[in-house]
Amino acid sequence: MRAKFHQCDVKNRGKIKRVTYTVKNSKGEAVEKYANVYLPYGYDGVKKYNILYLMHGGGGNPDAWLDSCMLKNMLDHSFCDEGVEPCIVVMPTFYTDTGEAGFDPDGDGRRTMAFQTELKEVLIPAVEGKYCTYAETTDAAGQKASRMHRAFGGFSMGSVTTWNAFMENMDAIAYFLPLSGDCWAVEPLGGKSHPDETAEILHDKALASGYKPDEYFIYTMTGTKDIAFDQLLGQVMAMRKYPDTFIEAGGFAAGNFLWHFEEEFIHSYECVCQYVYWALPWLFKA
Ligand code: FER
Repeated sequence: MRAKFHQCDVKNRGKIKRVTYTVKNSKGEAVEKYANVYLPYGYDGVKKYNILYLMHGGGGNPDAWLDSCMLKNMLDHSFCDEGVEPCIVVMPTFYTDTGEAGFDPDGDGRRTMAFQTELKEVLIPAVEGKYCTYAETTDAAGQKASRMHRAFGGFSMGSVTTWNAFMENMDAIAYFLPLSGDCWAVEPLGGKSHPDETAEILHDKALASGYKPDEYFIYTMTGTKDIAFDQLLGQVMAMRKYPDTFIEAGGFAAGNFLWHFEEEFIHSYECVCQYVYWALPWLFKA
């Protein structure tokens, strides 16, 4: 594993752009939303890039990753100074109605699931229709053909969103980074209250997807002082009972399931920024 990231000056900087798109709110009214898009240094609109979607935690918005930790500096440093293959990084939100933001477990559980439709039908087409990724087309067929070049990760409720993406959007995504949050397929915090049922659902979803274990990858992380630690620990231990779908072999070359629990790390963007730093070299490599 790479050493810890510390903020530092960088030679070259990527740019943050904003993509807007329209969705329906809960009343059926059209509302405009935005996502922040990090374009790596050297992006020229010709070369194709891998793409990582990163979701904020409960109560957050598309700016949360950028103003709560050194994510941009970390990306610039990784791509420009450390030779990690650059990718586009998209920071959207699962909130749609104004006034929704504010942590609300049951509501956010539903919103992170409803977001799965928005992701494939609206967000991916809006972002990848504009910026140069491996998607030749942004429809379902184009997303499927380019899924090995697409990752989804998130912090806390963004991690819940990521497990939902694993269950609902495997056809568009091959790499998953659920950070400091468990899968709520059974109920909120179900990784702790129902670890075996949660793992069984993920196992069944993986099998039902039709993809082989060398076609989907999970790297999940949290800290031993994180409020989500018990939930994720319970879930990961239960997932280990399914080595047919979740193969631990020390990396993505031979396996598809990596987890890391960092001593003393807490439930914060600074900690999950560190996890993204550790995950970047593993993405898009299989
Ligand atoms: C967890 C998963 C998600 C958890 C908390 C969350 C307490 C979300 C919290 C937030 O977004 O505020 O396992 O453990």
